[in-house]
Amino acid sequence: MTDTKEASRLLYHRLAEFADNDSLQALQQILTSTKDLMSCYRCAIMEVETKFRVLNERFSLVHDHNPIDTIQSRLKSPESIHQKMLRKNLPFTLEAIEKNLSDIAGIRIVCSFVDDIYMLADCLLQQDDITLIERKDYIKNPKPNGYRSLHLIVEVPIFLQNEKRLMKAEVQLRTIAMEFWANLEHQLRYKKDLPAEIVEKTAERLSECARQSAGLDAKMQEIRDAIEQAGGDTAVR
Ligand code: 0O2
Repeated sequence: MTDTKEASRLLYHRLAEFADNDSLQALQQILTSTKDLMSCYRCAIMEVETKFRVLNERFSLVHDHNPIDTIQSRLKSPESIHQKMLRKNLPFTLEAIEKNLSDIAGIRIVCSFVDDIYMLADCLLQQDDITLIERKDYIKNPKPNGYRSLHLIVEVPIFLQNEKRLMKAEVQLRTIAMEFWANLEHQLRYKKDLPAEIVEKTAERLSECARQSAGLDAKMQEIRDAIEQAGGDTAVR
């Protein structure tokens, strides 16, 4: 399968067969600027990921406690960016994308316990190079379908050869149970052409699963709190 670089090279050469020089230059310019912007978002992902890796390392050293189970990152796909811009009725230009979309750089932090989510969010937001743009607490206020996670839209500086740029990134913090539910819900949501009653029943059942997963998180947290109060070691290894 060809990668994005190869695909743009092929596209450029196909266009060169019938487009005039000015149009080709304009296209080349757009491709270069797009690559530049996407590279900056990749750098933002690296910066934020590193911050969480450092926090995990320090907590394991100082408290013998690893708050993070996994870290996943993704750059939003061009199709997904395009769909979101259409949905928001915005022009598909680089300026509009950078100004209006905050989730092109996405970092997901999966924790074992709910308390660790809030502790990590606080630690990140205390750092003096991080600016909080928006906080959506879908743990305290789950979405109507049952979706839970803490979302932080932050601005983080990236340091390039000759400049510093402020980039937006979306950090999603969730427990293993929230991650399990969201992944399955995402898969099931895209099953097409189902009868209406099945769709309705599925939504109800997913919502019930979300309630059960919230109950499980609460119980696990209680168990950990009880062990800690009794002076035990609850480090996740
Ligand atoms: P992907 O594939 O992760 O990129 P806004 O960004 O504020 O204009 P939006 O996008 O509704 O509006 O923001 P919100 O509600 O904070 O959700 C952003 C992301 O959270 C989604 O990204 C999903 O990753 C996740 N999410 C939100 N709601 C749900 C849900 O009901 N189920 C699941 N499984 N995930 C959810 P994208 O862009 O949809 O997709």
